[in-house]
Amino acid sequence: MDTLENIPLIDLRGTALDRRTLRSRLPRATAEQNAPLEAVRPLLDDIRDRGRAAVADAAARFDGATSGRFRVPAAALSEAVETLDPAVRLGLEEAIRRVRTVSAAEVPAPRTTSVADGASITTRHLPADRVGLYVPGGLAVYPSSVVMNTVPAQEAGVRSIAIASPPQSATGLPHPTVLAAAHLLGVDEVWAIGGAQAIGAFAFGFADLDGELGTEESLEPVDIITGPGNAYVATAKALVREHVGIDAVAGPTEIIVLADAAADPVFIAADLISQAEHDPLAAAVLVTESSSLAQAVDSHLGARTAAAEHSERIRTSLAGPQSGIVLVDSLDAGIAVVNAYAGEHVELHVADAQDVAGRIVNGGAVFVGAHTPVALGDYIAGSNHVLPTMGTAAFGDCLSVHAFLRVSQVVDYTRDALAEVADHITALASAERLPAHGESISVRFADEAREA
Ligand code: HSO
Ligand code: ZN
Repeated sequence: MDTLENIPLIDLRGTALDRRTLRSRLPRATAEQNAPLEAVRPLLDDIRDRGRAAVADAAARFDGATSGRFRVPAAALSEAVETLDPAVRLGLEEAIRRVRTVSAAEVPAPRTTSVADGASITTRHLPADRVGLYVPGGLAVYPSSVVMNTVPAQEAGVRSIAIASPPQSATGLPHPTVLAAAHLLGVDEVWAIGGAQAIGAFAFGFADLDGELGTEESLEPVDIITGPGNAYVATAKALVREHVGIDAVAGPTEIIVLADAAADPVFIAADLISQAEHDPLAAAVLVTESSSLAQAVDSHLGARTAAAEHSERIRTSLAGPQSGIVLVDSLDAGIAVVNAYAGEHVELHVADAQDVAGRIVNGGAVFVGAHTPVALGDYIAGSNHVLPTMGTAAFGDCLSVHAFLRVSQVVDYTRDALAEVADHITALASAERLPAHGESISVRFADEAREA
């Protein structure tokens, strides 16, 4: 077998799998996504300098929005819930419940550690005060992303949450399902702003139409911005990170499946296609020792793609250099490949999938066994679907309450506890040629020295 019909074949059998080989041979997007810096930087500068007027200009230019109003009225939010398909509402409510249960359990309790008599350190996790969540428009509609971004922020204890999403041309408002999700979550501050201008608005804020701050139509700057978006949004997030915290800069969706000969090729083809459906640049990868499984998956990919609603997008994604079926010699080699790839989503269709999951150390989210597909996690598993992409799972986090929490320590020593380490501090301070540091300690014991 030299090639497959619907997806590139990468034969790593008989190849030594050192890091460099893996990095060069694994399927990855070739061309770096061109960051539209030249367009985004002046736009952000303009929003910082001119506020609302600059956002309005960009909205007119990029979204054809000319009303000059951006705040979604409260009535539009409640109306969106009233007109929401009841089945979608039930799905959203169940998703919210499960993600909330997991998020609530993730919040660490403050921990006080005694290091000596009268000397304690308390480590606390403090929520950000105000956050902005971006929900993209584009090829699909993402009420599920409203849930995935909002719930962890709420459970972290964030006081103030704003959502921005692009206006639709017919209504001038974000998609009604996005509005309904926001309302079900209890978020009432929603902005009909899309793209890089939404990120700029979150970072710098703007006054209302009368130049007033602190009113309904004014936007307060946020401390943290999260949420995925297109190349403009991603570039804007990267540029504002001097001013605000951001979650990872997300790339197109990825799925990597590790499967053995006993795996079901229909499930695997369906799961690869489920993520290819997002984007022509999405990556779908299968790693297996079984060339018969590889062939079976390839033929199911062909048949299912032809019948799919978004067949063009899927075909492009599967045929791209970022996708492929990787043949390896053994399960161990397959695990090495999966870890080297560090994919956003890892599915395990192997015997003892639970044990193998323990050996997957790089993966945004790991889905164990034939009945835990990525689409489960995309919507309702309780895990988060905002995950590190493009190999950043080797160092990046999935979105969770931790994205909205800062670690801060409270230091508390009594006089005796300070006295016990005073000489150490003086010695270290003089070694660093910072004698005033040492004197700030000794001054506290000057009376004692005088008395003695
Ligand atoms: N798979 C996407 C999330 C998503 N899927 C939203 C459907 N809706 C990135 O993890
Ligand atoms: Zn998805």
